[in-house]
Amino acid sequence: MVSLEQSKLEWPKIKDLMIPSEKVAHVQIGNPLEHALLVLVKSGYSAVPVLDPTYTFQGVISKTKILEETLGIEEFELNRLGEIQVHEIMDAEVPCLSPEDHMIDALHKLIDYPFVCVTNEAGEFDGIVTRRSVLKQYSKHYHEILKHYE
Ligand code: 4BW
Repeated sequence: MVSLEQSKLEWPKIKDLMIPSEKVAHVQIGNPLEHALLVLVKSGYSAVPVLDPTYTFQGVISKTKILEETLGIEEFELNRLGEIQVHEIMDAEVPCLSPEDHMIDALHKLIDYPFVCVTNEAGEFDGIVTRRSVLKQYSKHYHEILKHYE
C-alpha cells in the first residue's frame, strides 16, 4: 500500500511548476486602487498578488473587490480609487505554498483559488502556481498512462 506521502513524491515539486516572481504581475500594499486597477486591466488578469516593499507576500487584490469597493448606492464613485490603498481592501487570508511542497499540495488549494502564491521561509514572494500549470501536468500524466496501456 502506497502512503499519501510516498504518492506525493511521484509528482513535480512546486518550484518546478511555478511561474517565477519576475514574470508575475503584482502591486504594492501602499499603492492606491487606481494603480492596482490599471495593473489588472493592462495585464488582463482578474487578480494579482500584493507585496510589501521588502517583497514579502501580503495578500491578493482582484478587479471584483475594487469594483465592489467603489460602487456607491446608484453609481461607481471612481474618485474613491485614488483615496483607498490596496492593503485596506485586499484579501489577506489566502493560502500559500512552499517551493519544496509537491503538486498534490497545490491541488486542494486550487479547487477554491485560481492561483496560489509561493513563499520562502522568510515569507518572501517566489512566484505563483496556477490551475493551468497543474491541469497541464494531469493531462500529460493521463496521456502517458494511455500510452502505457496501448
Ligand atoms: O494574459 C494572459 N495570458 C495567457 N496566456 N493566459 C491568460 C491571460 N489572462 C488570462 N489567461 C487565461 C489563463 O488560462 O485565463 C485564465 C484565468 O485568468 P485569471 O486568473 O482569471 O486572470 C488563466 O488561468 P491560469 O493560467 O490558471 O491563471 C490563474 C490565475 O492566476 C489568473 C490570474 O489571477 C493569475 N495569474 C496567472 N498568471 C499570472 C497571474 N497573475 C499575475 N501574473 C501572471 N503572470
